[in-house]
Amino acid sequence: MKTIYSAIQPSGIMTLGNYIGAVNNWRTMQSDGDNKCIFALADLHTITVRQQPEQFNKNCWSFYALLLAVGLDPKKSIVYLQSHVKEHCELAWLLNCYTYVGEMNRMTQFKDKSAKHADNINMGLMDYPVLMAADILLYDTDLVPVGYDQLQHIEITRDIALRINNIYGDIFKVPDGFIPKVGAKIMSLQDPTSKMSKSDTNPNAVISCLDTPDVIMKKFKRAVTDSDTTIAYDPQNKAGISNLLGILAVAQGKTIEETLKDCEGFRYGDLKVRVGESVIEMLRPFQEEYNRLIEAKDYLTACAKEGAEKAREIAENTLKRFKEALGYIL
Ligand code: ATP
Ligand code: LTN
Repeated sequence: MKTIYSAIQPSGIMTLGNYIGAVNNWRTMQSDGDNKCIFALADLHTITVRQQPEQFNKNCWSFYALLLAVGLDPKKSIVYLQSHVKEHCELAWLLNCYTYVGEMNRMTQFKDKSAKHADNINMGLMDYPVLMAADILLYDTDLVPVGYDQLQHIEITRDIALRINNIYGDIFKVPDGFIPKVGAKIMSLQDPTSKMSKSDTNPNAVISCLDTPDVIMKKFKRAVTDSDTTIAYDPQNKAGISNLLGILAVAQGKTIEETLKDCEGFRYGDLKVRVGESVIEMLRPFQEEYNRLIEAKDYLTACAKEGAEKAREIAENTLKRFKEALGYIL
């Protein structure tokens, strides 16, 4: 049995990138009976960037409902909020003492976010990867499904775990990252050389999983492509078209090769409409379920509580193991 762990921040909107690159794969992994799956809302990570409390609270509810709407089943998987399990903060502190400032300084996301939020380069932003390492290591995780942008954080998690194991013996399971074959990096519709990101300020660049069909179609029709006319999968030279083909492949549940065959004879305009239609169809049941769940606050609360209890049980044990090895009186 493999333990799968991943998390998403309840910030901004859930994008098509998050859906394809992350949460939809989580659902697939959940359906493999050999996996023990644990998924979190990384709400402690979110305040590394200043949040407005009312909006943040709304986002937490919304993202929790989104996770269930995707098909994460609280009976099969543990689906919880990071802030409900205090062990995350405690382990993060302990791991901090085994992590070097130089390592954190080199993290790409830290550099990017520091540039973006130059007026608020707080310690949490710098410490973000250590809290993420705590998330992962608390659950004896084997695999961490994430998009490309998070691989560096998985690497540092492995480094920290190995460092501690070298000193104290076998304390932590050393996890591996898991990148989906297609869709690990969905690109912006307006600048296909950069990733589709929750925090993009241009709404046309990003599909929200909750966009209406009209809006989705409009955004795809406006997607930036190139001045050529051939439909080919070549992310280096034809970033825009390749991005659309990647999205279409996932939305139809096909390979890139099969998708290219389907699109024979298409002009760019035809491809955009086909992608739009497929994404609308892919998201329809999910949006319906979301609309139902977001009204069911009692149900969401009960699921989150149950999830936190199950998570805490595992987290407590791991933390105890480490504290014992460190010499703490328990
Ligand atoms: P931000 O705008 O703050 O960078 P984000 O859009 O990257 O946020 P996260 O909450 O950081 O969203 O990411 C959640 C998960 O979604 C991660 O596993 C991440 O790798 C994945 N992910 C995010 N954007 C994409 C994308 N464009 N393509 C594929 N996967 C993505
Ligand atoms: N930093 C991640 C979210 C995250 C995460 C985790 C992902 C927080 N803790 C543990 C995997 C495992 C992001 O996607 N931005």
